[in-house]
Amino acid sequence: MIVERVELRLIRMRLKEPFETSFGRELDREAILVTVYADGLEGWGEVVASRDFGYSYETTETAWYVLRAFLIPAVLGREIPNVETVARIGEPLRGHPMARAGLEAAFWDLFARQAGLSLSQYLGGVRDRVPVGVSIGLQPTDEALIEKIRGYLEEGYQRIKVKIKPGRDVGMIAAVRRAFPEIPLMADANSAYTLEDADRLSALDEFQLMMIEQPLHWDDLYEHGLLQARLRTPICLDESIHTVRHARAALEMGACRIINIKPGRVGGLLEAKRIHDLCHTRGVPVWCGGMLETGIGRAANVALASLPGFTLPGDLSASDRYYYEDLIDPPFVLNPDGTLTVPKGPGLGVAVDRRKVDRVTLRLEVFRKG
Ligand code: OSB
Ligand code: MG
Repeated sequence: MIVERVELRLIRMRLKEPFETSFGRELDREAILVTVYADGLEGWGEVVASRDFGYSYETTETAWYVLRAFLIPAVLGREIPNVETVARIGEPLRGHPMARAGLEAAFWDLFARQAGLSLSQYLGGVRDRVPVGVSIGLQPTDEALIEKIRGYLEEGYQRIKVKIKPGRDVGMIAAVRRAFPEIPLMADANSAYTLEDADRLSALDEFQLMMIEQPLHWDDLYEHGLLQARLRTPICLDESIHTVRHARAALEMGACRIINIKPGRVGGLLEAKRIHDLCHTRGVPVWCGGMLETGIGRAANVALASLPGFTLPGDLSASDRYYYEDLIDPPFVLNPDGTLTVPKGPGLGVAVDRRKVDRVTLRLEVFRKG
């Protein structure tokens, strides 16, 4: 297909409640929406970088720059035969995965639409519903956290993920376990610990957590291997897995037993699928992580999570868990069995509500060929 036009929109959406992790607190979600127009079709992608550093070195400003200066000029007016071509265009950047993933996502939407398939079908998905959990930010008190958990369990979420950091870990998890002895529970540290905290982390072994996500440095594999050897609880890596090569190294080093796959973190759905395929071949469970996406990014994640190896519930909650009003119609709603339904329509399979998009747009730039 020939790319006729690309639009970037910087958006800001108020979160229903602040989301606090070991690296910071978000009240509003900023993101970039990418729209690619080609062959009479349009494709949408979401860049999951935030306004501030924290989870990643990428921000909405670095991603905007990378898209405007490098990625968009490389696709505008050009014949793009497939998503592999888009992925290859981004490779020389040696980084900026969120910027690349947002553009690639718009092309996945376009190519699936052109083929008359849903993104799930186009990717090779096998599920029409995906099991989902909820990721709960740090709360002021254990009691507040327990009340939040109770609410989400009543709504039907299949597993609960809580954020931990030094001082908000063993005691807090013990309190949660006392309140809910049986629920599928896991903890995400977002790199808040060092190997010196190994004893503290192994004290979590007694609470039957499904996994501990990213306890150590955001770029580390080696020390996670040393830590995993001292823990019974499986380690799941998030921040440290940037490519399929990192995933292979991590598994061979014993740095983790589970991998959280986020397309934005690994440069796109193509690399996400490669990591899935590697783990699936090896019998390593994976699940789809989240970045507080709007419905546009969420639809792509839900399609990804329909692949056969996504056996664990993802951080793919319903639209109303994050936002008062999502950008898509209909929004994602939680099914009574704790799943989200995989959209069946062509491409992302959700309709972008342009009026709602306009209302949250802070900046628009249009790029045309020639
Ligand atoms: O570490 O998984 C994470 C949100 C923003 C940045 C990093 C993370 C998260 C979440 C939320 O845990 C997952 C979601 O979108 O529900
Ligand atoms: Mg995480």
